[in-house]
Amino acid sequence: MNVLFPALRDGSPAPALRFGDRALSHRQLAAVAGPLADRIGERSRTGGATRIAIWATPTLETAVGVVAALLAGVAAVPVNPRIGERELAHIVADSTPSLVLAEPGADLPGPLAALPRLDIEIADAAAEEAVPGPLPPEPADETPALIVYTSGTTGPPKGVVLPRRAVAHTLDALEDAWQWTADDVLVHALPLFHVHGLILGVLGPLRRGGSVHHLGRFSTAAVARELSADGTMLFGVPTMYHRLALDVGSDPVLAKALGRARLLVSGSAALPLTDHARITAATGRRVIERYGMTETLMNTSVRADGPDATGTVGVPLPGVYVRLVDDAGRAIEASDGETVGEIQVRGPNLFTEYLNRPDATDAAFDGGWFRTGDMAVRDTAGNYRIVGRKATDLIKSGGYKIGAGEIENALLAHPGVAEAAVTGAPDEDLGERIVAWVVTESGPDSGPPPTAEELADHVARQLAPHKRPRTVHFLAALPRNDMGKVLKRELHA
Ligand code: MLC
Ligand code: AMP
Repeated sequence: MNVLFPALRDGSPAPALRFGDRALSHRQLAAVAGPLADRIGERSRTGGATRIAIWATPTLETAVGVVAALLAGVAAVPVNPRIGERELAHIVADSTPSLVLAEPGADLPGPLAALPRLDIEIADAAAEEAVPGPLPPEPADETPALIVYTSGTTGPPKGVVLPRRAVAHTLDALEDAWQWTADDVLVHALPLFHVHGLILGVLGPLRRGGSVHHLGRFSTAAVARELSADGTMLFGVPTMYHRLALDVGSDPVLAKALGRARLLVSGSAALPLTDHARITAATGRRVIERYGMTETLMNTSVRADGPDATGTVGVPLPGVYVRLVDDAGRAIEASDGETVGEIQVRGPNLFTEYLNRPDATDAAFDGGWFRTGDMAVRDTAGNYRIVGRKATDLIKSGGYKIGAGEIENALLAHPGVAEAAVTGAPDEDLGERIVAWVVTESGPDSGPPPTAEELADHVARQLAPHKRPRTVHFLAALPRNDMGKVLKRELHA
């Protein structure tokens, strides 16, 4: 049995979590999360709970709640605190949590408010002399740790079941690739309901016995402040590095702060070479890219101790097997930097299954290999460079994966919309921007046609604000082929 957080069990007095001016050491975290884990355990023994929802605000409470669920051996389903009605209804119906953990006073929306609730109380146990009691026994390695919802091309998001084994493996592989130690202080402002911010950004430092400073909300000024203090590593999505790259040339404090960091890591989408170049020119530092996915956690990374591999996502992490496969399903042997194939991966970093979706789980594998849908080349040094994606109906905006189909369905549920198609368009800041193409309803009962803003608000309310269209085009008809399928390529033309 792999002990997930040795520093918690050892009662280490070293700093562990800091959100704003609130902080906990590993020992204090054990003193808060241990009793909460016991309460979760009691509830799950009486109520048969195997899954609990966590209202995943970017706060100390969320980090404590997730650690408590992991100690209790109950799978945590982190929920975006800005989630819309339709998406929340789906996640609650699909994951059937028996309990919700939330910060005291948080106002929970309908389906979560209807569940039994445990407040994550921190105040008392965070006292200086807090002495942790015994922690529950370590759950088995294959026990589900987290269920993270992720978009597909069609239909509502799927729950990715991540076992403790995958979490432990990926974090240890990153320890090796980045020489990540207990002395590192990680700085970031990522949301805590996805793999990047939660597993890498919170569980990563806890597993190393190091610490994380979460900024609450991203700003270049906050990054400069924390890296000028004791921060040693920065994690961010390309949109964040793009904003840093725009400011760094004219902000010597930011340039100095980025220059003194031990490691700047970008992931969740591709970081354009122009942003790499701007940051390196102003700071003398290179940003390292790593490549992962909710289903696989981390697959490859540029190594901190390796040669410059800017513009690639580096080499496979220890224990992870990566291959490129051509259209006929044959493995590509060439490492010529030119032959493009789909990335497939296998290894202890992989998820177990999509919750309640054996069909989707089957379809995602080619034998033991997981099909990522990402297209890449491999160079002579073994570095992978991602060149595109198989599915045009998946959009990466601000580092969030968003399925065109779920937005189309949400738009069609608006009474003023007769037809809808959604595409991604290149965007300097977000990487890709969501664009909606809409034919409005023109019947006698349909009222005045909706405005672009009204449709964006509608999607934000139904799904989540980051899924709202940033541009809406109104058309008389959508271009379709003889079969009635929308010709998305013709839309941008
Ligand atoms: C705007 N807002 C609305 C709205 N319009 N709210 C409701 N209705 C509307 N119509 C609000 C938003 O909620 C938000 O509120 C504010 O306006 C700005 O919203 P935004 O434009 O979406 O935010 P933006 O500034 O663009 O955010 C950029 C960002 C963000 C980079 C900070 O995209 C982000 O955090 N990305 C991280 C995604 C991530 O973690 N991905 C990892 C996936 S895991 P307010 O109050 O905030 O202003 C993965 C695997 C791997 O991919 O490899 O890592
Ligand atoms: P998600 O499903 O939200 O976990 O997103 C996973 C996807 O993000 C991958 O399939 C890739 O398309 C993309 N991705 C993650 N990291 C990188 C990276 N460093 N470069 C390019 N794309 C990336």
